[in-house]
Amino acid sequence: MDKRIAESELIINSRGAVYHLDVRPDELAHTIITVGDPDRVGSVSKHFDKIESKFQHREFVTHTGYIGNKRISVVSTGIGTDNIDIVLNELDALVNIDFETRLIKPELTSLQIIRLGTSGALQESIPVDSFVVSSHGLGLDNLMPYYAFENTTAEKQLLEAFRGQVFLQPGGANPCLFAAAAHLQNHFKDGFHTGITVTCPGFYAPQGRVLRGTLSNPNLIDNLTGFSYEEHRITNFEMETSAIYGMGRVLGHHCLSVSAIVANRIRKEFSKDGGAAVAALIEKGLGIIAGI
Ligand code: R1P
Ligand code: URA
Repeated sequence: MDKRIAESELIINSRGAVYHLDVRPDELAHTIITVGDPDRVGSVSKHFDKIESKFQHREFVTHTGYIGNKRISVVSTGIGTDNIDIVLNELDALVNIDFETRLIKPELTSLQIIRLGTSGALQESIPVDSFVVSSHGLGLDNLMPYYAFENTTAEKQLLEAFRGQVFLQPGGANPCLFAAAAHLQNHFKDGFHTGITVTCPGFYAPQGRVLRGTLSNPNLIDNLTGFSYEEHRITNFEMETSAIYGMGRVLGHHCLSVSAIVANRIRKEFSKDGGAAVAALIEKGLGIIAGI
């Protein structure tokens, strides 16, 4: 059987770079920070001691550089799990597929991928401007059912409890759940809340927000806030984490998602300076990541 990956499946541009990211294999570090907002890439790389390269194609901005001896790439994903499908597959291809032969390399590389994002809290006790590390990503979008993956027994039990407690309208989401990379999570303890992060396929109705559209499931937020299983609680909502954790599982990468809380949906508050909260998360996060 021909194991060569065809030109239509892995698209490499005239620069020898992968299609959407426009990054070549030698231009990517093995520790990667993902951010949603393309403008946030510079807010991270301005802390680098040296910047090696900068690329931009569509919403995907990539800066690679160093903090001390630690080589780090920061990549913007834009919003949503559909973009995570693109970014995680292309990051993986950059390290695990030989761009000359188009064959999967015999020795695979596991990347460390850490999301520094923003999020809305689902517990009254998690204030705006605080930080949450996602013990699990629980997807209410529909990316991961397209992939074959394995869940651990603990993940299956937690997902089962979720299905039992949280009503999802028929024909809606087919929830999936993945744990964070434990060895990365261990570095993010002091000064972080920890809990399950729910990943939604939208910002408004999929996160229970009403402007002019009417919700099909008005109890979603109450249901999520009230969920509990053993020591696990749902802490927050956002739009990428479950796909990062899920694609990390499928492709063999170590992933962690950390968020600055810019909204508290229970208290109905929004940060007075979300930019400052994100800047503080970047500084704290980089201090930890540089030492991992
Ligand atoms: C929505 O405003 C966006 O903010 C959050 C959500 O996940 C979504 O991408 O993360 P980022 O600030 O990292 O983009
Ligand atoms: N990002 C989200 O997806 N939701 C929020 O409430 C805040 C940031």
